[in-house]
Parts: sequence; C-alpha cells; structure tokens
Amino acid sequence: MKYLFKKIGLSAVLILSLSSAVIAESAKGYIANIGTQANLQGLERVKQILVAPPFLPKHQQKYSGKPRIIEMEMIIKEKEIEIEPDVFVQAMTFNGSNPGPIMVVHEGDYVELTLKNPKTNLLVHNIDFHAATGALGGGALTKVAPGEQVVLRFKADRPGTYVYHCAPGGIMIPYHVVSGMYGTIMILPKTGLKDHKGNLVTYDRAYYIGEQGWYIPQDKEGNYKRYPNAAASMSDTLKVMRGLVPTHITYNGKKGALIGKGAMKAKVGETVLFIHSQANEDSRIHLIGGHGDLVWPGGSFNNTPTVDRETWSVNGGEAVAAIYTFKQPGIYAYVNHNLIEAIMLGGAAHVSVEGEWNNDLMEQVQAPSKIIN
Ligand SMILES: [Cu+2]
Repeated sequence: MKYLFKKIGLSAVLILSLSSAVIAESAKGYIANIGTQANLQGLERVKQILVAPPFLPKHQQKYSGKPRIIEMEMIIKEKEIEIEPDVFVQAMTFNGSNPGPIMVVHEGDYVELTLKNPKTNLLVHNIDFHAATGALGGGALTKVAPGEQVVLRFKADRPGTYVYHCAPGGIMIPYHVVSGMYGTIMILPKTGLKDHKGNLVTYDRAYYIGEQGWYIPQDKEGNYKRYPNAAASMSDTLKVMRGLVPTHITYNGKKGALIGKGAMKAKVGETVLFIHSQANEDSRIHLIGGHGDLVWPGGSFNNTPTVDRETWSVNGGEAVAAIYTFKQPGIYAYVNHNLIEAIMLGGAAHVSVEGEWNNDLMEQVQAPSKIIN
C-alpha cells in the first residue's frame, strides 16, 4: 500500500482500498461453501496459446472426445494506448490488447486460467466470465493485487460466444471495463456449428472484433487530456462516463485498426465467422454489401441461427457470432449501423475480399454521366 501511496496519491489509494473492501465483503457470500475439489484425474491437459485479436488461437471446429482441461495464461497490462493520432488513454488490458484475446474451447471442456497481475501495475483486477457459473463468474475468486497471480478453473458447459471482463468491485467495475479490460471466449458445440436446418456449418476463416467505447476527458480548449496512469485519469473519466456518450469508439483498440493494412481478408467463396463483442454499450452490426447468412441470437450456439440478416444486435455485455460466405470481391465495410458511431466516433472495420466479380449479382449499367433529357 505504501508503494501505491507514493505512486498515485492518497485519493486514489482510498478508492482502491474501498473497492477492495467492497469485493472482499461481497466475496464472502459467494465463496463460503466451496466443496470437495473436483476430481478431474485422467483428463487430458492441453495448453492454448492465446493470440491478439482479430485472430483466434489454433482450434478444431468440432471435438466430440472426452472433455479436456484447456490451460491458458493471461497477463494484465495497464498501459497507455494511442487510440487515434494524439488521443491517448490509460488503458487496462488482458494480455496487452483491446479487446483481450479470444479463447476457443469445446462444450464440456474445463478452462483453467492463470491470471497474472505484474507488480508493475497499480491496480487490483480480476475476471468475470459470463460463460461460467457461480462466484460472480469467477470474479469473487480471482481478485489479484499487483505482484499476485491466481488460477481459476470452470466448466465450459454452454456453447456460444461469451464476454469476460474485469469486475473488481464498485465504481471500479465500469471504470475498468470502459478502460478496455474485456475479451471473449468461444465455446464450440462438440458436433460443430449447425445452420437453421441442423446441417453442419464450417468456416474457412474466423475473426474476432471487439468494440470499445472510450470516455476521454477534454481540457477547456477541447483538447483530449493525457494522464500518467489509470488512477490519475479516473476522476475526470468518471465525469465523462456519467454522460453515457463515448467520445470515441474503436474496433480492436485503435481507430482504423482493421482498415487498410489491418483489414480482415477473405476470398470469394470463403465462409467467414465473425465474432463481435461489446462489454458495455449496445451495438448493431452491418456488413455493407454483404449479409449475415447465419447469426446466433444472444451469442448462444444452442439457439437456432437466424438467416439472411441485414443488421444484427450485440447487447452491451455479450458477444455474437455471425457467418457469411463472400460472393463478390472488393472492400466491405463492417460497421456499427448507428452511423454516427461508425463514421464520427470510429466504430468501423474493413473486409478485403479477393476474387472474380459476378456481373449477374451487380453491374454498373451506365457510368455516372450527364442527364440526357
Ligand atoms: Cu481490472
């Protein structure tokens, strides 16, 4: 605590202590009756190396063998991110990226996460998995101060795409989430994804897009302010958060991160799985020039997918998977179809598709020219 006091001052330490007290108090009720340790002897252990979005770790699209224990590790990193030129945030991240990495397991597997909070960080963090059952999604069992690590195991018994996020207690919950501290886990059904008629669906590529609303304070001249650490930016940021309108929206941590060189890639004829998450605000996704061939409502693979969607909802606090088979080459904009949020605040990405143009689907019959009559 002495260390914290020196680095970030008294008021921030008070806030940190208060939030620790809140979670300690709340944890009591959630973890009081821990039973006998689960007996998972004989189950195969597999390490999953997590990768930065928009990519997914190596995985099988279906796996109907015995449940496995999937071991993974995430390191919490408090770090400054330039979300657009000359606009900086003191972000909190799982593994250094916004969003954090997507984990991929199969229904019935056990997720065993080692979560590390290095001593170079200032704040207490934890992880709440929306896919998990009990103890605040694991939040009550994973609170780690700087210099600590914790191991949590939970059973992935609901196939679908689910958000995970930091939730260390009180005001720190929204503050950490809008500072970027969330990600997604995808739990694939044992027998693979199914379309609305029950037929197996496979994908050629998959991308993970994490939408993030940022609330960045401005000075009197309207310039976005920059702070030395996440504790120093807290008081001003909370005031902007009270207005409920983000100043910026990013797809994968930086305006334009998935545009140009970073654009998602595909070829005509390929089927692409898009997993979109939002941990705080609602979103509505539209692929301009394309469609959602299949969209799993609410992100659950137990739901029958809806078909031929023009726009689909992603509620704050969920991840939703959609599949599309590309039929035309070119650049597709993948946007939040609140177009103010897409164009003015930054909620947009591109998919760059190679292949042969199909004139039957679309043709410019006459180029723009003077009106004749
Ligand atoms: Cu946190």
